[in-house]
Amino acid sequence: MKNTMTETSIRHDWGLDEIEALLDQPFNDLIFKAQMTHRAHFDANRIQMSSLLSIKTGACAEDCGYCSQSAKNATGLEAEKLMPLDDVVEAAQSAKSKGATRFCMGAAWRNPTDKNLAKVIEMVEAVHGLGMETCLTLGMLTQPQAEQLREAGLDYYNHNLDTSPEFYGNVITTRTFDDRLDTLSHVRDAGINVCSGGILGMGESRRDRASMLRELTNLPKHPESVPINMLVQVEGTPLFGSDELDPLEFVRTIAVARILMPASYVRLSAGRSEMSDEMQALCFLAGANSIFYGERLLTTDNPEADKDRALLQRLGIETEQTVETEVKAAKVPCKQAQAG
Ligand code: SAM
Ligand code: DTB
Ligand code: SF4
Repeated sequence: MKNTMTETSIRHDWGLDEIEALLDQPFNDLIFKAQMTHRAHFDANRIQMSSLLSIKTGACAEDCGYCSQSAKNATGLEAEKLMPLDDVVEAAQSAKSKGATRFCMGAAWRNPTDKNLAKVIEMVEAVHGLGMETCLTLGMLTQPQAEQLREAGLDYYNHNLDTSPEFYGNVITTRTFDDRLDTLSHVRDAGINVCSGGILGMGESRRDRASMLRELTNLPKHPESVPINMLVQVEGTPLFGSDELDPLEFVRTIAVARILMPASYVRLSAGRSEMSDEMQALCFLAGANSIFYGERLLTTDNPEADKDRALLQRLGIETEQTVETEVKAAKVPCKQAQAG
């Protein structure tokens, strides 16, 4: 058998052809490699669960072609102002009682103003006080803003690359791919954990998917969390009516994300409501080890909590109960290295 260390080592120098070759290989070979890699770094029967809350909804100035919340997309979504602190705390408490260990708050902003950031900081402190990990996704951040968030105790910041640099202009025109990289470096430099991934099924090619993954894996440090979203097609957005992506191509991309970023959490993110149980099981087999949990994403549906519990039980998958467990899981020594 080939040396499995090739698949489990942390690299930042992947070539595009090399990544495309991983995606191109026979499905069974790819899933086998991804599962071996996964087991070298994580407990294969344990996943992490985050809950999401939209703290400011709609009327966004950006033109993201997939998004229900852009003011430029006629989706009929009702815009809402920034949520009061008490409502956010209540939602976080409810998510905690249902088993989520991380609470992610999202705002439909191009970037937060300093005035809004001060209000969000109160939310981070309050959710942190409940003993949950905190995550935010607020759009672009300056370096001082990232530092303020770190001081407030923020654990993760989500900012997706969304797609390849080559395909990017087909999806968004109001900010550049490099703007996104700048925000990621501000977050990283402030010492906040990075959550960054993208969306599949927007009409991009396999090479685009490889290129997006290359951007993520060749960052100076791998994102700790890599959300892979399937496009949720929202009526009124430019991407509504896009050709559906082959579900097995989605699974392949998860597997390659796992191989490229072996110690990162790979999150099976948006789009699970439209996925069969069998497809989700394949995603877990391919190395996904995190999900959004709770019946709502930001503006679209997610599977009911009961349905997810039933699926995880059928698969014998446990959930990480405490933040401490998560840190330990990430530090499990490389079993292949020990064995070999
Ligand atoms: N406004 C902030 C931003 O764009 O960075 C934060 C919220 S935004 C909704 C967070 C991410 O959700 C996007 O970058 C995108 O990857 C994902 N997303 C949004 N709408 C989606 C959809 N319809 N299907 C799949 N993913 C989506
Ligand atoms: C991510 O990658 N996916 C989440 C989270 N980060 C913020 C958002 C998914 C949004 C799906 C569409 C919606 O509900 O509006
Ligand atoms: Fe606005 Fe974020 Fe939606 Fe883009 S993805 S339109 S920035 S809320």
